[in-house]
Amino acid sequence: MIDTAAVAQIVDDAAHTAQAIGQLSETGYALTLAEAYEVQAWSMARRVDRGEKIIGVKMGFTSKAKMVQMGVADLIWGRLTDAMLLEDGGELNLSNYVHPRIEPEIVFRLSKPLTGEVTLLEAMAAVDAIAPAMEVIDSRYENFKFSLEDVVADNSSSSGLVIGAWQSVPEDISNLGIAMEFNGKPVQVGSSAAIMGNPYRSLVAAARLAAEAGMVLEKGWVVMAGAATAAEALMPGVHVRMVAEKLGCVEITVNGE
Ligand code: OOG
Ligand code: MG
Repeated sequence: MIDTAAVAQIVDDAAHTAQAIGQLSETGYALTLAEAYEVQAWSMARRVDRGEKIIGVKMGFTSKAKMVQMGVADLIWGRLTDAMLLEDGGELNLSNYVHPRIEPEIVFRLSKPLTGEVTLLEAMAAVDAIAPAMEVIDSRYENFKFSLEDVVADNSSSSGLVIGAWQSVPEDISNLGIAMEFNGKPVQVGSSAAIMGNPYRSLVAAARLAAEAGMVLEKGWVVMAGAATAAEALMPGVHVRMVAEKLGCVEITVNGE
């Protein structure tokens, strides 16, 4: 039996101090997927003990582009806290991260709780606003390499989140153009259709996975649908902007030169 709380301390320390560690799967911790989620729960509980507040969940590997980039093919999820929030138009400090990457996201805000097997219509009815967003992912593993269990234990790489202005829910979000620019130049271009054919399907999956973990997606929480495109490595001084059709834009500048 693996002591998942002890392993959680290893990943939490790595995240807290922005120091890379070896992959758990290669350093003697052969976690099952269930144990990996237990490690995630323990490590995020440590953050809550330090005063952070859970504000929602993120979904991962909901698009082919992401699965191909990272070589992992299963849906994963992680927890979001208020300490991960970055200000729209603000600055990102590279020294808080190991080797951060950024990716375009769509975020839902829930007006009612959601859990278990829900239909697409029930998921849609639980959303009162949608915003363009970007996620800063920062694997705590050396070289950004991991197995499915490793990445789940590491809160599915989630490190930062910048959310644009909340929008009333457009009628159809199944095929919205998305672009992410570095210093005004498009570096990733895609469509919300890349997210399981329709980002609401990611919310349906989030409700199911939450229930499997004995959790409810709470009213007021945000649910990040997963990137529609591959992620890009952040560099000093770069201005990153993401624009989504019907949703508007969100931006952040990396400190340094
Ligand atoms: C894992 C997180 C995946 C997404 O949007 O697909 C993810 C990673 O790529 O490190 O956040
Ligand atoms: Mg993501």
